[in-house]
Amino acid sequence: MAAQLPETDVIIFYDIPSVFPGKAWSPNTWKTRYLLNLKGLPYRTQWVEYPDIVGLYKSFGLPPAQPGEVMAYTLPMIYDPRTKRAIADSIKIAAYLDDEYPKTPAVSPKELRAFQATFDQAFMGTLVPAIAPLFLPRQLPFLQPASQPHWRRTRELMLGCDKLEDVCPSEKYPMQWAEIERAMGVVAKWLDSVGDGRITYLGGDAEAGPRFTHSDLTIAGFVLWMRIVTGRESEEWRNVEGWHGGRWKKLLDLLEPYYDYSR
Ligand SMILES: N[C@@H](CCC(=O)N[C@@H](CS)C(=O)NCC(=O)O)C(=O)O
Repeated sequence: MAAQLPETDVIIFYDIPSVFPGKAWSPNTWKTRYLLNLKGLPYRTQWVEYPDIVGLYKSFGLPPAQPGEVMAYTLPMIYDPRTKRAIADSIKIAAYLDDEYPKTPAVSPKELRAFQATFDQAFMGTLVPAIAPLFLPRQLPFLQPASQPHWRRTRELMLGCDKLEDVCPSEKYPMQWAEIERAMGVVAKWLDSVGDGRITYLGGDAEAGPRFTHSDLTIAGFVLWMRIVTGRESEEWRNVEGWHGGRWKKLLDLLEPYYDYSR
């Protein structure tokens, strides 16, 4: 797939489409979508199906985002026509945009970068084993047909199962939700260790508003995914809203001004 170079200074944001309204759904790409909205940078989305991600990397001469056969080539990615650079991986994109656009709100100041890399690993290690069995199968029918075989093959490998649909039948939902709640409780404790009721890592105040870091956007991406898959009006989502003093709903509420998927 040939990379499309734009004539103007509009950043191209590569995202994976779904059949949900507005198409955007991925917890990983939402980190960058939130960020572009937060920074107020001009961008437009280019939708890429899973089987086409590898070709996109090759068209820019980018190495795989991570080693291994599964999930080596991942989105989000951006192409910045001003610097003629393509950057993949949300944590690198956050650092790049902070460095290149210093007048926009920073989410990855240099003194936080090592912490954020550590957080990413701790967060994924805590949440993924809990969320994957329930949400990977449920995402499948909401992907476009072009991406479904890739999702099935890679996620069945990831979960070590013969058939994605057999991993978590509905009678197991309550048990798996309890696992997710427990995992998010671990994350809540990290934030609660400050003892001032903060919703984001750097807190914020009434005057300046909340301060967001890449870590907050990472948590928000996954909470948002739960809301998108279950549905805003669902009983499942209502339950999540009540977890841990309502902090996950509060986080999405703080980010509501940046919940824009129109571009
Ligand atoms: N740490 C990475 C994770 C990116 C990631 O896992 N992206 C998924 C989208 S949800 C992907 O592109 N997977 C490629 C595949 O499944 O082949 C980031 O935040 O950029």
